[in-house]
Amino acid sequence: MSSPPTGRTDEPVELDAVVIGAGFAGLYQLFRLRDRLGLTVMALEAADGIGGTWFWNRYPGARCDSESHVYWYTFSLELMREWEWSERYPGQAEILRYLNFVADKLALKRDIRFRTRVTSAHYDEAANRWHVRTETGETFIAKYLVTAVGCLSTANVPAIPGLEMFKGDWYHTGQWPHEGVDIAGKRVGMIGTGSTGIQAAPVIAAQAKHLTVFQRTANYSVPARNVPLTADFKQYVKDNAGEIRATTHQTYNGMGFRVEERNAVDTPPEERERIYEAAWERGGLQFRASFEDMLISKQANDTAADFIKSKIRSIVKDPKTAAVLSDIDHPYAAKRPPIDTNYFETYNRPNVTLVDVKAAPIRQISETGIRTDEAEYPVDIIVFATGFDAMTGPLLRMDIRGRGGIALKDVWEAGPRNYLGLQVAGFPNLFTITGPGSPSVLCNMPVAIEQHVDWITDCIDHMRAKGRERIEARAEAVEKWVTEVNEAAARTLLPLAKHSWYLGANIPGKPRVFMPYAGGLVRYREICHDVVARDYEGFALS
Ligand code: NA7
Repeated sequence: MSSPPTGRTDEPVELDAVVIGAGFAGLYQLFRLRDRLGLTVMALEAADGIGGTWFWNRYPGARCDSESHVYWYTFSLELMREWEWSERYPGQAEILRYLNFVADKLALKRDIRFRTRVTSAHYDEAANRWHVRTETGETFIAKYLVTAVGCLSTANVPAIPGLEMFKGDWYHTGQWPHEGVDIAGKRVGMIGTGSTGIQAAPVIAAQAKHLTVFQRTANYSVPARNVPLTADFKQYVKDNAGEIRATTHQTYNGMGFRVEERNAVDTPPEERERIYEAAWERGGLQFRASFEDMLISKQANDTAADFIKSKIRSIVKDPKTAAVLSDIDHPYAAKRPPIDTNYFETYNRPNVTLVDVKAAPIRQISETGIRTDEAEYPVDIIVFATGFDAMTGPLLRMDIRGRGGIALKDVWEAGPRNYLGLQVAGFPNLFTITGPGSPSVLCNMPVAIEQHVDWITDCIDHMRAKGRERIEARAEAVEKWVTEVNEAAARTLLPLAKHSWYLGANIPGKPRVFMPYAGGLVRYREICHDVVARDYEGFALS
């Protein structure tokens, strides 16, 4: 089939499929549907470039927490051998270069419509078509609609009274200006100590006159130990591309390391300490793979938590600051565990102050600073490292309506309800890549994305081969899957972190539901495979 027209037009554009988003997920989905199935497809992208998360998140220190040799597409060994990463963890700019390399190599950009934010997608039942409308006033009509909108793409700027009065500049880390921000000599106030704040603080502190960090929930962090990759390692990656791919498909969370088959509770304390010490020195997310029972047993988790808290107290020289940083209220890794480069060390700098806003909450932003219950902190720049309306946010900010005009926001009023994180009952031919209810954010994202894209592509291929026009999740299958997602979370310590975006707890008024599937990518992959083997069990095809 020929490529669809790409010029802007008032006439509706008819296609086989529309993909929303051109990040890791959208690019790969576009490629698969266009080049493997031969469909007419267009990806609609709000930004004026590809990259999704990596297009927007340009804050100081923005870097991936997955190691570079597993943070990429693995569908093509040729691509894996052709690209060379420069550091153990890829930085934002390098990831964006990588995605552009892939998009150019596969000639994807000609089928991406940039600066095109989707505002609504309505299903026309009689015609079995999705009508997708954009902020630019265009309409795209397609049989299949695939959302590739990312899990962390709706910035959360908390509604703190007075922000509009602030005379300085303020930025959310996820919408950082492309030209950068001149921080040198400025007093910066940064709110938030999640993965982002923990990455940004050391880099901002090195440039700013003063950095004041406003911490609500104290957080764990383990050193990343980022280093340039050696020529030997780069060669190793080229020589072992197939094996690296296979490993990421076999591990619980799509990482390149396996969880050790031993329990913290059965390991003698000195031996355990030695294991944690080695993991701390090696650095990275692998720390949480030190013991199998770490995310299952509170007693086991306490051993890791105590180890990290004692590290914080030994690094941070001021005992009061150390106490506030190590007063952590949740199990280790029950919230997304950050990794860092000199985060806790940053508090030893004379130009850095920590403010405990759990003890004295932020009340207001004034013309000149941030006011808590206890004091006012004058700042020139406010950095909101306050995260995202995760997982459901990017979907619900579009007006998506299925059969009979039913709105997704109503169906999900009490939390996301879908089947396999892939399809919502009442919304035929709509697929949600790494939607809530799938392993997604608990994994190395590109691996989770590839699995979903391959599944969706195979599904559409199957429908075409069988002459089926519609696929839709059955209500009973949704019911069972929601239970399965809840039970999988309940088998872990994950729900114990009460202030976690996994639970939607960071957004006032958002339902508290544990959103990602915690049963692991291997198990999830098997479930998806079995569903297909049983002739798309749980789906109605017509
Ligand atoms: P996170 O992990 O959601 O962190 C946001 C931080 O901002 C966290 O410390 C929040 O405290 C804090 N926050 C949010 N709202 C407020 C208000 N109103 N007052 C004070 N502090 C606030 O977002 P990140 O961007 O760091 O990371 C997101 C993911 O991106 C990350 O996990 C990786 O997967 C990549 P809280 O904990 O809610 O008390």
